[in-house]
Amino acid sequence: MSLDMEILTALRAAGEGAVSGAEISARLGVTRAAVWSRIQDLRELGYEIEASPHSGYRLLSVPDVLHADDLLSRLSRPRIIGRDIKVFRETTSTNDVVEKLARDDVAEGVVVFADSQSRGRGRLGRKWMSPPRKGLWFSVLLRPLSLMPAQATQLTVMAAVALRRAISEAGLEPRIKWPNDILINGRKLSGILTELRAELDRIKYVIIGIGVDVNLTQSEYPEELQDAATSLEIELKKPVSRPELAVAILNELETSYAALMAGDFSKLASEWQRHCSTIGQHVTVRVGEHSVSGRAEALGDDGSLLVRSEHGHLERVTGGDVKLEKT
Ligand code: BT5
Repeated sequence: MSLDMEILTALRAAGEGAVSGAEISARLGVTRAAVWSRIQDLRELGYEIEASPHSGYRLLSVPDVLHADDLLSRLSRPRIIGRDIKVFRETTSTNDVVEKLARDDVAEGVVVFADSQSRGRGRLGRKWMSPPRKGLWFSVLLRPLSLMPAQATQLTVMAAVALRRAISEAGLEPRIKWPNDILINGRKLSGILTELRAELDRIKYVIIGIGVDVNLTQSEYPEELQDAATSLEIELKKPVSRPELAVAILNELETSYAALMAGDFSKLASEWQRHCSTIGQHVTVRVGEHSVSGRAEALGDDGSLLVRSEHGHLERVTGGDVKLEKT
């Protein structure tokens, strides 16, 4: 554990109360001057920490910054998702950073956040707009060795269930659009990009990239997204703390990933279906050059979408873009 993480853990454990410099320094085995100097650095980052000569240090407020040690100090352990956390001010794409870690044999569960991405991406080479400090742009490394490559879509379903739960804790009712969107009032709030490296019969690793629009205002969206996208700030009419939301999402991911690895995909799938705006609708799904039209009936056991075509065949669709048809 780093010093910042230990200090923040001690301050949080004291709750409304204070913790003395002597106690922290004794607990961490460093001098009181070293504790003081770390407290000064945390203050510079925006942490409001009261220092009283009598009672000690008290944490008054936390800024809207993503600080790896702070996020780590808020997560219970042992855990997989968020076992380790890295935060970049700017990167090309957090999926690329995690890909490098994966190739270096880093264990699963590491999470990489960036305040902004210069080349944030969606599926099929589409762009993902990731302006500085306006959202959560992050990726998680997973090594789900018990899943076959064809079941990788289950991970997108797992992530969508977790994201929906965390967002609804903020008091909203998000809907899931197959395969990877979280919508509020029909507008996209969040997207998931699942990338995997596999051999024919074995997944080597999976990178789940998640983008959530947190504090964007309407005018900060480009023309083409004005009607199609929304943020938590727009929906709740107040700014939302990114670190708090990040912790909520990582906790939900931990729970749903554990459920998936325990063989409980069917439970995740039924929760997914309850909150899905695609099931029961007439849809056209474009998969590359092809498209399949019909009624979206259910989620397949591999995470695919089961579409009943006009001819009555049940088609299993993996990947692709769904367009809801007016009936
Ligand atoms: C997605 O793709 O929805 C997956 C987005 C994943 C983004 C995360 S951020 C962290 C990690 N690192 C990355 O580089 N990516 C992941 P797709 O279904 O293809 O949707 C892309 C479309 O969403 C674009 O073509 C736009 O229409 C729209 N879009 C782009 N930026 C948006 C934003 N910030 N909010 C809402 N919609 C957006």
